[in-house]
Order: sequence, then C-alpha cells, then structure tokens
Amino acid sequence: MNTEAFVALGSNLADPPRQLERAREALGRLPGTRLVAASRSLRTAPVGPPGQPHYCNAVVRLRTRLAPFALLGALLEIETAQGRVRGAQPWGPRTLDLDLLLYGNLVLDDPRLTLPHPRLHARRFVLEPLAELAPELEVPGRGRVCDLLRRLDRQGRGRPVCRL
Ligand code: 5RU
Ligand code: CA
Ligand code: CA
Repeated sequence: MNTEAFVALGSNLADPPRQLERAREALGRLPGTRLVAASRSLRTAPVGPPGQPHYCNAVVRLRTRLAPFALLGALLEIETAQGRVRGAQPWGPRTLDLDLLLYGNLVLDDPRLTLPHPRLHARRFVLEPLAELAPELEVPGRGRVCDLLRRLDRQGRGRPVCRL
C-alpha cells in the first residue's frame, strides 16, 4: 500500500525557516516515502502560551508505504535529531514540531495518535498552508479544507453583540 499523508511543520527557535528546510529534506529521505509537494513557509503569530517568538509554519504532502505508527515514530525522530527538547511547558517554544495531520482517509482515536489531527480544523497556521496544497481535500468528519478555512475567516471577523 502507498498512502497519501499530510504533515504540518512548525518552528519558533534556532532559525525557523532553516529548521523547516532541514525537516523537508529529512521527510523526503524516509524509507518508502516520497515528498510530493510542499507549501510555502509562512511566518505566523504565536497562538497559545503568550510571550513566544513568531513561528514558521508549512505543510507537506507525502506518499508513503510506512504504516501510521511507523510514520509517527519517524516524525518524532526527526524532531529529536533537530534538537527538540520536551520541557515542562507542553506548548513552549520548539526547534521543530511535526504533526501528522492526515493519513489517507484513516480515522483513529488512540492515546498516541489521533487522526485526522484533532485541532486541524481550528488552526489557521495549519489550514492556510494545507489549503495551498489541497483546497478540495475532504477531511474525514470535518469537510473540505477550503470550507474549514472559510469558516475560520468568518469566526475571525466577529459578530455583532446581541443585547436581550
Ligand atoms: C494552544 C492553542 C496551544 C493553540 C497550541 C504553534 C496552539 C503555535 C504553531 C503558531 C503552538 C499549540 N502558533 N502555537 N504556530 N504551535 N503560529 O505551530 F496551537 S502551541
Ligand atoms: Ca503542533
Ligand atoms: Ca506535535
């Protein structure tokens, strides 16, 4: 089997654009894996814990023969090879974060891995680069990528305050 997978890349330490370049190279060298396409790298404002540097974010499309947990293990190894240190704060700054967003149409709810990625539909820094690669892609249980992004745009613009 050869499955299409999407991976999100993020970095906000130690030359983030360079971290993403190195990660793309490492992903393309994984066994049984081809890097089919890469989005641009985007500079994004940090979401979540305040006081962090800006992020560099991107998404890649892979074709892989690796099983989901083999691919997950390989992503964690690339993070470690690029100096990822898991500190006390779960969402602190990091040299490299690789998140498996989608693995074909697989839906999986496991303590180690949830597919599709459970926050994919809520994060602009993931949806924007993903929409660059696959706007028509159907996210199992969530809808098309372009529709998810449009919904986020509407939320961002805000609504009139309701009195009464
Ligand atoms: C809480 C809310 C925690 C949203 C996190 C990234 C979150 C980030 C990233 C940008 C985090 C997880 N901000 N914040 N890019 N990761 N821009 O990759 F995302 S921490
Ligand atoms: Ca992440
Ligand atoms: Ca992660």
